[in-house]
Amino acid sequence: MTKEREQLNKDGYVLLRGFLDKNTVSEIYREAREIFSEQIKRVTGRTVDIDDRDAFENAMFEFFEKDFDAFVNTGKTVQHTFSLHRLAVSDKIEKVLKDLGIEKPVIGARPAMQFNSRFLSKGGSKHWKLDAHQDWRTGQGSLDSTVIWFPMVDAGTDIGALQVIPGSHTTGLMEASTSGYQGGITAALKVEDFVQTEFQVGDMLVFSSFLVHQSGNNVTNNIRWSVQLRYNNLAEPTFIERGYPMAYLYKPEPDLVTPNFPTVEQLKEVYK
Ligand SMILES: O=C(O)CCC(=O)C(=O)O
Repeated sequence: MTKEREQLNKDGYVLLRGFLDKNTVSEIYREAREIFSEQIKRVTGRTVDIDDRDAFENAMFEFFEKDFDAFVNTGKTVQHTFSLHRLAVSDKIEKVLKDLGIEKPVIGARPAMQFNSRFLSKGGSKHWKLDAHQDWRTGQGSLDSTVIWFPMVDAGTDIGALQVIPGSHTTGLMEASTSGYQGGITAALKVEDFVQTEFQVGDMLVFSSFLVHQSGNNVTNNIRWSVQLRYNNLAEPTFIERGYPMAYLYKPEPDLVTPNFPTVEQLKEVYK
C-alpha cells in the first residue's frame, strides 16, 4: 500500500502537493471567469479584464447584487465546462483514485465549483460557506466514496481553505440538520479538532466522504475559487448490494424559464 493510501485510511484525507498540472487548473479557472464575464457585460454593461483579480471580482459582486438569478445560473453553468469535466474523468484522476483504493471509480455527482466570499451572500446569510458536514449524507454512495477538493488560487487560512477533522471518517454517519448543503452536523464538535488545510495552486486534497469538514472563514476581499469532484466505487460490496443508489436528483424545471420563448422566427434564424 502506498503511504498516501495509508494516510487516507488513517486520517481520512491526504493532501497531494503539486499533483495537478498548473495549466490544467488555470484553464478551468479561466473558462469559469470567461463565462462569468459574458454575463457581467450583459448585466453591468462593462467589459472586465478577467486577469485583473480585484477588478474582476468586484464586478462579480456587482453582478451578484444586480441579477441574483442570473448569477446563480451562471454559477451552475461554469460547473458544466469541458475543462472541468475533462479533468474529472482524466487518466490522471482515475489513476490516483485507483492507487488510493477506489478500485472501479464512477462519478458520484457532477463536478462542482465554489466561489466563497461573504460578498456573495444574501442579507448577511452564511450561504457562502458550508458548516461542518460529511459529504456521504448528500451522495449516499459507496462506503469508500471519495471527494477531491482543490482551490484554483493559492489558499490558506485567510481565504478560508477547507478545515477537516482528522480521523473523523471512521466515527460513523453523524446526525445532521439536512442532507443538502446548507445546515450541518448537529452534534457538538470541538473547534480545536479542526485542522486548517493550506494550498498552493496544484495541490489537491483527497478525502473520504465520511470525513467531517467545513469551509474556512474567508476574511479577505477576494473570492476563494475551488473545485469539488466526487466519486463512488462500483466494486464496493454494499454499494452493489444497495443497487447503486443515486441520491443526487437532476431534474428539469416544470415551467418555461422564459415565457413565450422562442418565436418561430428566432428558430428560423438559427437554422437558416
Ligand atoms: O469549499 C468549501 O468551502 C466547502 C466544500 C465542501 O465542503 C463540499 O463540497 O463538500
